[in-house]
Amino acid sequence: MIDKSSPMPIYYQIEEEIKLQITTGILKPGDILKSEREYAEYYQVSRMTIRQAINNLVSQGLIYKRKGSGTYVQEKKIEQGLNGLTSFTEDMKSRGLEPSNRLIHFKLIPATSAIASKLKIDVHTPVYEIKRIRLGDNTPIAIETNIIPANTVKGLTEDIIAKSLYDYIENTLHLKIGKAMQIIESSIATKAEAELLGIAKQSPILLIERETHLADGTPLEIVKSSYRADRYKFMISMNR
Ligand code: 16G
Repeated sequence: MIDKSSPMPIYYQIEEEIKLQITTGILKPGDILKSEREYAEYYQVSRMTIRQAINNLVSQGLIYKRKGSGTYVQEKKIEQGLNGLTSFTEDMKSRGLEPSNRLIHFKLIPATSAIASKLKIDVHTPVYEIKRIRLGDNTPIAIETNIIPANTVKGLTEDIIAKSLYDYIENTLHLKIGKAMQIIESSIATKAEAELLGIAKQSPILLIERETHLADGTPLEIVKSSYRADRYKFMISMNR
């Protein structure tokens, strides 16, 4: 309960109490919170005080507002280790989520000079451009665009990329995926990205670029992804 004589601001005490209800599971992901008015009555404080507590919890990513509907407890973020080179399908399965894909496009195009120099192929050599929305338990998590040399990953089809690209590369083509370089930066979802990911426009996203090579050093893919920052976080362990 809150203590009005405490030097701790009242909004902060309320914020901490709601946070505790979330972390201890009294409030569960997807639960709707009381309205501002209900909280104000319950705590006997002004709606402004409640609004401040709620807005702080929204900016911490613990709860979110849905226009005209209410405020809900956010799903837990997926924590992704950065120590191993894994596929999206593996990332979802290892967390008990069912992976799926929504294909936006699948094209065979001639490599531009920028793509050709990254993939160490001649300009105009055919490359696949694959754009997919990647989902976990039917929730959109990321938008991903892969550029893949068609002469290295032969025989790709829409059916294959509806499942797992890495599974096809390793278990059908028997190619050995070696290593990747990955860059992560923060950004804001464009209107188009927000629509595809089912989030409010200008929500925070994580932009990821990955360049992957086969074990023999052959460039395999250039990938650009936009991950929902409200559902994903990255973790790395470090030694000194
Ligand atoms: C991940 C990789 C991407 C790879 C894909 C294969 C990142 C940022 N990217 O999304 O480079 O092409 O997995 O996934 O992690 P799949 O085997 O499930 O198709």
